Amino acid sequence: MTFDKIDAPFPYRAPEHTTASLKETIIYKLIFLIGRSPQEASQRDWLNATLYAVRDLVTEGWINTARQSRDEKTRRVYYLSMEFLMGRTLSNALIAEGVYELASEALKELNVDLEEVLEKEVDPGLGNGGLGRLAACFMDSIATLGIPAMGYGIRYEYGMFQQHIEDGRQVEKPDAWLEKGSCWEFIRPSKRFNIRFGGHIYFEGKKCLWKNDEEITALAYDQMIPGYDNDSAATLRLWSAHAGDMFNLQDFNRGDYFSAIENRASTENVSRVLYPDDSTVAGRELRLRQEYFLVSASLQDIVRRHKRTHGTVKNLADKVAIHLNDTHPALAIPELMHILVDQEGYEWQTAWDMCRQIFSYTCHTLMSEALETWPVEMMAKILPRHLQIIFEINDYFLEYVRTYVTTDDHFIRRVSLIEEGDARKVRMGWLSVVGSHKVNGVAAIHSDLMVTSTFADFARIYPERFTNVTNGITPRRWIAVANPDLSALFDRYIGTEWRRDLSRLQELKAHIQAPEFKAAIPQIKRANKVRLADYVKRELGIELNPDALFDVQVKRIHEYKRQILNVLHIVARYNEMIANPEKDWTPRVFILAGKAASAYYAAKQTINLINDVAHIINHDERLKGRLKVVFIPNYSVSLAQIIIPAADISEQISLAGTEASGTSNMKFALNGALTLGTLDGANVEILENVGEDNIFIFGNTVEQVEALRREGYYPFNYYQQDEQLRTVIDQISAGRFSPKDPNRYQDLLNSLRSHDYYQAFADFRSYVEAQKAVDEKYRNQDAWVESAVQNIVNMSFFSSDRTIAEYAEKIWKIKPLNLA
Ligand code: 26W
Repeated sequence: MTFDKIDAPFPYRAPEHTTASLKETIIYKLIFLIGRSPQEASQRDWLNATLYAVRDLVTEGWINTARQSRDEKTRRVYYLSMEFLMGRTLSNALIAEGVYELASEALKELNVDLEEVLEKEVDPGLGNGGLGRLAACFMDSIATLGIPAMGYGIRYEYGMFQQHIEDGRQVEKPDAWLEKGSCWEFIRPSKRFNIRFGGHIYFEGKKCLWKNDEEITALAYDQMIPGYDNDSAATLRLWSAHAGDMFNLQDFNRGDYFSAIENRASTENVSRVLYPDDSTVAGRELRLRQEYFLVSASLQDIVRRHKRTHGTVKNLADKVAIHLNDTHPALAIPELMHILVDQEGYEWQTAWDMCRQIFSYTCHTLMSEALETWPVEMMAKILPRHLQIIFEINDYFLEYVRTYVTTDDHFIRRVSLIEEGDARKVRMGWLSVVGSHKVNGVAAIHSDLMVTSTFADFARIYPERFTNVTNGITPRRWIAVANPDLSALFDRYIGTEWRRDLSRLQELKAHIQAPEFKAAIPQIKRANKVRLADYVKRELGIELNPDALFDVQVKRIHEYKRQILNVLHIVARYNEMIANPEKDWTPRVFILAGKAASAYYAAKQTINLINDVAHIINHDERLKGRLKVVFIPNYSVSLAQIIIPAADISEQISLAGTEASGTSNMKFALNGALTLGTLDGANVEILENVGEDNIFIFGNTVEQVEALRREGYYPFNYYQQDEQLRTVIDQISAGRFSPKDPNRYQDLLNSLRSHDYYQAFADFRSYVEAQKAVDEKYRNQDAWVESAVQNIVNMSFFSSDRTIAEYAEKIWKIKPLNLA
């Protein structure tokens, strides 16, 4: 009997566990997979044993989902991203499989504490920030909705660096996350593809041939992403670079075994380390190689799978959608042309039509320094055939523009895929727009700005191509995992379905006046604040008062996000408190966290300043503990899970027009924090959903920011005219917070006083006023809780399930599987 003949969905059903059986399974895994006895097991061993036991519960549904989508020959989407910030797996999987309590009891019988075990899991930092975390929320929604899809990324050996703070300064340490072992993934030794680099191209008749001079192997590692309570799971496939058998034969034949192997090490660099830059482009060769590595491995895999299922590539565009998470995987466009034209023998036009039906692209930023370009010379060296294809795409495209849009030379030069100049460059954003059928921004205001600024010329050429899909977050991780007490409250009032359908939160509206419900909200918040305060006490030795207002800004440190504005206000408040010590001040704790790109001087200065200010304030006894400032090192997904549920105020204070969307703003509001923000990114839509009484909006609008830029912005005037601001700047300048190194912040201050590109001074006054309104409201706890509740119950729109459903319908044209 062959396995094909078995028609049961799957012959080996995972057990329905009881506490006893789960306990037994964990012990079995411990002994036979980890090789430890229960007597000797460490917390990490218990973690791994539990992970293996829970992994079994997901595997069956995972295999069935893959088989169903193969058998039904459904159209699929492939999500290509250089970053996936998944967070820890165990807690999420326990909740998805509905066995959290069971596992907790089973371990308790073994004298093991589940909460402690969960903390042992490494949090793989395979992303920088928003873009990577969004990809992770999307995978979770894809799995939960049963969308036939797969994610593709890189299995970096070193993820985002670990941030240490020494003497107030950021110090980076490597993140060797794999050294602790990772037992959630499945290595796929048979899924390997050759990735070619370098060499030259030549023509045989019309056929272009690429003779590469370098080759490495991409090896697949699969991760299951469990859907919530649906016996289904999606796949995230991460590629790892291996030298494979490709060592230098000449060296080997000469008997120089060592050199032959030595070469392997440098080849494997391709998947060694994540680029720790967020919103700036380093333009380095290794990054270009990484991007091509992801793209080439994924496309070979996609085409091979498609051929196996359908026996032809003819219907590729009917059955395959490929999504580009920003421009980082944009080489997929010329790579697919290369496959279709050079390998499958298609005519250029046919191949190009297929490409444009297949690809779609999300733009995550408007910052010009984040728009990728690659020097033509570099691309010629590493990917000669792809460069040639891009030139050809450009010829066809510019011909189209000349024929149907305009012959204006300035316009043509602006939209050309090749930026002219001393060193010519390939514009990856332009390539992505030209090669896709849909291009979307990530929040309404961002998508509007996209078509009036960055892509204005393209919106004229292809007006129907541009659209908006506002970001979202998964309620599983950001409520069910991160805020168990709030989850339990929801369950009590509206049942458990909100986890898969966040619109159910509307049903809470019937209960929000119930005294018991009203009382529970601040109790839960306080418990979460205690949890965070314990963490801070343990890790940093700083005592926090859980009855103080927790004011939180956690995100990458970047000038446009204006952590500096936050600091300026903290110092202003400090001064006021010292001047009026007897006033009835609302106690405040300012919490900040985030990493600075290692080469980003201004961002690192900001971290230093936050810590210097924190040091002085936290040691000033005159404040009587009513003001505290903490910078929590090494911000990560798992830290976010502790910090966000404990916030009263969510700082979203970017200069209007610079933050594409933001996603932490959504997580905070859903956890009952009130947003203090500018009219930027998704803050605008949060305002629409929660109403203006339940949010603190301040600062200039996009139009006002632009007007200031146009008419001349003179930060020095604000400095002169605003006494409070001037005092703060002068104090920092005089070394009030860095007495041992009084000139430490001169560069930062000079830049603020003379340029202040992100207009922190212009918004200072209205920010300080808004902060006063925050104090005022917090004094009226009833009103505050009312607003917190309004935030929670009005967040349905921001579920990533809604976001993914929109992508599936509007962009990918994909229907969910009919899960059994
Ligand atoms: C190549 C260097 C580089 C690396 C990362 C350039 C740009 C990026 C990303 C686009 C930066 C990023 O993470 N953008 C964030 O994406 C989130 C998800 O859409 C948004 O919520 C944030 O507003 C946006 O900053």
